[in-house]
Amino acid sequence: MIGLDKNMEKIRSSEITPEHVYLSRRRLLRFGMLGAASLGLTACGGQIGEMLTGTAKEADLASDMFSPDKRDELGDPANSFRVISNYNNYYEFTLDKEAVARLAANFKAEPWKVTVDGLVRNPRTYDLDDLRRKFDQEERIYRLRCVEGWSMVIPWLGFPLAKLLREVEPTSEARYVRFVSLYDPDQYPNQRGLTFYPWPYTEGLRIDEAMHDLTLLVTGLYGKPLPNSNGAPLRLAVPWKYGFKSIKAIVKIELVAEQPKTLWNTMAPHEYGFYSNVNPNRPHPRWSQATERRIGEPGRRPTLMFNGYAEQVASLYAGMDLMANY
Ligand SMILES: Nc1nc2c(c(=O)[nH]1)N[C@H]1C(S)=C(S)[C@@H](COP(=O)(O)O)O[C@H]1N2
Ligand SMILES: [Mo]
Repeated sequence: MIGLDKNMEKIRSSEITPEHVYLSRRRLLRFGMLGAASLGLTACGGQIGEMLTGTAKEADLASDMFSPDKRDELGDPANSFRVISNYNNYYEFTLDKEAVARLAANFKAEPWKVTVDGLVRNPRTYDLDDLRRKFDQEERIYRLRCVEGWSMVIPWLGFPLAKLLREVEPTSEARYVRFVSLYDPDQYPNQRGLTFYPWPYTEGLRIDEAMHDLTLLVTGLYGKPLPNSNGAPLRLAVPWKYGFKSIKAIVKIELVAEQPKTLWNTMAPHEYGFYSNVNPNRPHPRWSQATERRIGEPGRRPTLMFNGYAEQVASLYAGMDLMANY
């Protein structure tokens, strides 16, 4: 295909098929979607290939999959630009992770405006250059752990969301932050095709989570503007939560009083909670979360509580039952 899978270990079928949402046969019928196996929506599918076996090719693989000159604070190398921008979840385009880059190639990421409003004293609309000029862009090397069980290390470029929120001055009633992705069926085939998804993609954070220094508004990676496949021109990175909280192509940030609805929580509330903190002790209803596959690495590695950021974020959840509040 795009050559990535030539060297990348084959993707396990469990990551191709169950995906984020399991649609029952009845539901598929209701939406006239039987035959949707081709869309990757069924819970069990064909064998898409085996895991890379042995380590004979590890040296060759590594240079292609990793950039060892950039490492996270645990010492693990960042994945290569090519891997990061060619293996993506971006359901507005496709459910096929290796097809996103091609389908997103002509996405119009500029001009772009993002509105920050709701329970704030200074509602504002920014264009991307405003944001780049106003806020120093810093590199943050974060782990991204998808709820499906794979992970990467990504050198993001961006700035803390807290800086933007301070500028608009949330009122004392603001308790949550709601994020909205672009709605544009002319550019996003699945906003027409997958009509039972509650588009646009939405996400949310509690305001103290949003104000946490780790929570990054991302404008780039590897020091370059964000590739379309990674959510250009503006996306979130919340590294201690499952990847789906890190919403792409943000057009609106709204301060609200009540816990906002989110796309995944609306689609499958028993599977995707509002918090969705990475937690190896709490299995997804359809698979374990105890381990993960680092893209480019053979085998699996243990998943860390809060994705390895417990020291920084555990206090946000003091006294909260993390099994009940998932
Ligand atoms: N708008 C939008 N944001 C999204 C998604 C999506 O489908 N649409 N997928 C999420 C999921 S499931 C993951 S794992 C990450 C993937 O980010 P990446 O492709 O940059 O690795 O983006 C998240 N943000
Ligand atoms: Mo994900």
